[in-house]
Amino acid sequence: MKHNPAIEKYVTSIGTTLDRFISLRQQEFPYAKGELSQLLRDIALAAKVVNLQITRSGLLGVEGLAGEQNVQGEDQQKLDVIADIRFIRALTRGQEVCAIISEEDEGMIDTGNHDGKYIVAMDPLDGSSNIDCNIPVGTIFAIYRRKSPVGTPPTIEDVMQKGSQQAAGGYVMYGASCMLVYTTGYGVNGFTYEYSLGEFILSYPNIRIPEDSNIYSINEGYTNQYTQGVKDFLALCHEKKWKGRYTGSMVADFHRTLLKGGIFLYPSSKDAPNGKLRLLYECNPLSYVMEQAGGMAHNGVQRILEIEPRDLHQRAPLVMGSPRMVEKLMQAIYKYANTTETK
Ligand code: AHM
Ligand code: MG
Repeated sequence: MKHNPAIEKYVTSIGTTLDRFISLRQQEFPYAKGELSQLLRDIALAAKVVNLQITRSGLLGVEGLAGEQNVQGEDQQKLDVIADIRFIRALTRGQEVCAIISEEDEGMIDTGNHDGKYIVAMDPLDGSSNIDCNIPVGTIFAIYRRKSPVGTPPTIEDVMQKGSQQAAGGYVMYGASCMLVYTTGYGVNGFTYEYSLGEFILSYPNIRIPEDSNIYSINEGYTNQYTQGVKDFLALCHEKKWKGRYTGSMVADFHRTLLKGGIFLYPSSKDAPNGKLRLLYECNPLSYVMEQAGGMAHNGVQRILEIEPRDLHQRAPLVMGSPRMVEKLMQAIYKYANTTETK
């Protein structure tokens, strides 16, 4: 797409509202009918509601466990359930989405909007075990165009698409400020929620990750479980006295990595050969944002965005960040390729 210079001025200006940004960008797509734009607005609306609940969580009594486990066998927090409901409701009412995949729900959700062209895969509240401690948490979302004909019920093939086929991907971070960061394949833009206006406002236009950095982000408590390549890379981090930063809330770690550069890893380990993070709604959208910002995202063997999904909730080892740092990790991993030490 060739950007229209008259529009470019506004879509790169700090202070442009998300709504205006979306409308201006849409004008540049001659055949766009506005459904994807409306879908992004629906996500922004649900994010505002969830943000309100999170900022008041200590007062509303919505902290802590819900008493149930999700499909992965993990304890659900009350806010996991609330965020799931809010996003599903906004996306269903919006009419553009025919199916939703959520970390909190076992199967594909048919929204009943069979005229909707889009699929959303989401983790409604990632890092939610951190809420009680007031550490940032986030919503991660991937948007795909359906493959089955419009007007028919969605199928499993609609949701089992490679990350490279995303129409849009992004996240909302509920932190010191609430931010929405997303890409539609033409760069990455970040919007800060302005409470008194009730609007997301462009605050980080065209985000580019630094090529190199000195920050690494990994759960070092599992070091003995990692492959020799990852252990060697960690030894390099220590030798170089690079800074270790890990919140246990991926959206927060990802956002810092995007802005300041660095490397974020959740690699395979002896106990979890496929890592922990889910391909469809955690790895894929963040990898899309990372690549669009000039970074790399890999599972150690191939680009995350090229992985062919087999299961709705499948996991993938993940390494992403500044290209020079990811390359150093790859060199450490490849040294042991084809040897039993990689196991
Ligand atoms: P969740 O989807 O159940 O919240 O799990 C994902 C989170 C990520 O935000 C974070 O990077 C990771 O789990 C932390 O896991 P660990 O405690 O094993 O380091
Ligand atoms: Mg998650």
